[in-house]
Amino acid sequence: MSAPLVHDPSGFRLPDSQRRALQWSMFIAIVAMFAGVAHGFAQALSYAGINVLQSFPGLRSYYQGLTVHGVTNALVLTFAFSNGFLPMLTARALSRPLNTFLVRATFGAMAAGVALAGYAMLANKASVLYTFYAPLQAHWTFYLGLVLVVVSTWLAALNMFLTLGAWRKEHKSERIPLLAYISVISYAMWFLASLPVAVSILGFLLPWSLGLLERVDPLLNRTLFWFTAHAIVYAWLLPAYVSWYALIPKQVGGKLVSDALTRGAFIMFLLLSIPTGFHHQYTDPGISTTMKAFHALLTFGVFYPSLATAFSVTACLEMGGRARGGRGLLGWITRLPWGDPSVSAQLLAMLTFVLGGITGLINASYTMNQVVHNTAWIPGHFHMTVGSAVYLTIIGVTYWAVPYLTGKKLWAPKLAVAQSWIYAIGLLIFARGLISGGLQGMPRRTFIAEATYEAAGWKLAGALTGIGGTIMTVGMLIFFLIMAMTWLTGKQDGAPVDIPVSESLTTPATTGWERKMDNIRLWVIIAVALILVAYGPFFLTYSVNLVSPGFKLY
Ligand code: HAS
Ligand code: CU
Repeated sequence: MSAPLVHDPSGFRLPDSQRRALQWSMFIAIVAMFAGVAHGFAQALSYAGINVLQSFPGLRSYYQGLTVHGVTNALVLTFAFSNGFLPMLTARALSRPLNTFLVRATFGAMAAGVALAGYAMLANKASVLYTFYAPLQAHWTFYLGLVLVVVSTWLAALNMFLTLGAWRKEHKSERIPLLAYISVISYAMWFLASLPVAVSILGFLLPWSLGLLERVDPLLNRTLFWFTAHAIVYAWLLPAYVSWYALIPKQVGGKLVSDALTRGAFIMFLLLSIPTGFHHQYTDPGISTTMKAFHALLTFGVFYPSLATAFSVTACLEMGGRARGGRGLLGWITRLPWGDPSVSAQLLAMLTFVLGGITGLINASYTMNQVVHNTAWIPGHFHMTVGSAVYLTIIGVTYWAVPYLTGKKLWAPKLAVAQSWIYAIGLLIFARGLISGGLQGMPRRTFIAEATYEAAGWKLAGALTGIGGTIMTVGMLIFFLIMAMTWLTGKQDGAPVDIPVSESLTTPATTGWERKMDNIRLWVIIAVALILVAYGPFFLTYSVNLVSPGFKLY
């Protein structure tokens, strides 16, 4: 790590009880990551024709492993991390403590949720994949566990809203500090987005799994799922963007480029992340083509704030690189602090995310989607988004946040730099395999190692997937080693004592239209209106068909 970071200038220090609870939240995230990585390795090898499932004690099917992989990585790791990260940043930005009861309750709900869903998955009572599409039916503990995971995010959001509300009472005429603003907007968006899946689970799937409801409507639940689950990908991404916008500039010696642009990008995510879910359902019957086209259009809309982010973040990196002596058109890139593991992991996150963004645009294109839908291309896409931008940013943040929360120095920082490179290189090989296999019709969610059919071209694609996945696994094992050693043997000195909060080139305007950006309630109302336009026609004209009993196939 670079030199220890300075104290919060206001003298604020997060209370120890809250630090401890946030530390446990990070701990759950890393344990989830471990379970996810182990099963990811088996999935990758399956594409290469190698079956290692029997080496996992207690694992009964490919789909059991794939469910564990998806749920732990996508639903537990991401939210366990954000539940700690975003409130911690809000507290720091506002220089005031959080509500200790809510910090603990957030952790408690997450831990109970993970225990319940974990039991269901490990007992092979919930091999329904992370999308849990009906009519595949899981044990009630799986659904209840997921509800508790969502409740934990609501508690974290409530904690941030209350902390911000209390701050605003005392600072009526001031602009909300940027870091608090973007952290709160991220979870405000997620709170809105999470309501449809809550309706799906509490209204249908949970009573159905308990036998209180005999049949469910698969299309209705699928639609409620994607209503939430397109936006969920931005709930995973936005904490990474918070780090790229507001923390990384400080870490590379640059400044955040524009306060207003940053707030504007987050407002666009609040407005456009949710009314786009039909782009996962282009091939579903029962949804009008007009509405699918409308969601396609808005998907191109939500692409825009990510483009703006790409330019803005690159500009701040360039500023940092030049301040460190970088010359010429690209000389600043090599001058960035690549030797700081927190920075290198996040720079690699950004670089790999460029490919994730491009593949996303292809998915979103209505007709091209027909070529890639349900093929290995899709996991190719999402490993270059959630598996890179989000994963590597979580890793990068962890490299300063675990020392910050525990007071212990990061173990083997040079190895940590190598770790992120190994993972990123593995990821690119792995995703290249999936993407090319997908273009040749290789299906996703299929146990290729035991498939009785194959097509020319799948061999190379599968081999690359297996090789890349193995390299990623090695990278992650090094990460777990570094974390375990930091926690267990880390020395109590040299750890950063403050969060790396960046300065902005432009200070927030105190007069004029920009002040309206801080009216979060107004933006939430506009977001709800857009959601009604995008989803209203479907729900108003849809007649519910409770037709399907539950199936337990694996
Ligand atoms: Fe996606 C499917 C469209 C982004 C995750 N996506 C998925 C699935 C997942 C997922 C998990 O329209 C599969 C779901 C399933 O199981 O079925 N996605 C998009 C689009 C974007 C996008 C248009 N996806 C994400 C993100 C995810 C994610 C982010 C997780 C975090 N996706 C789709 C569609 C489908 C889909 C369809 C359905 C496909 C189907 O048929 O099933 C965009 O929003 C992406 C915008 C991104 C960019 C890149 C910006 C780059 C930045 C980095 C800049 C830094 C630099 C570094 C340049 C525009 C910000 C400089 C550094 C130096 C060192 C110089
Ligand atoms: Cu999506």
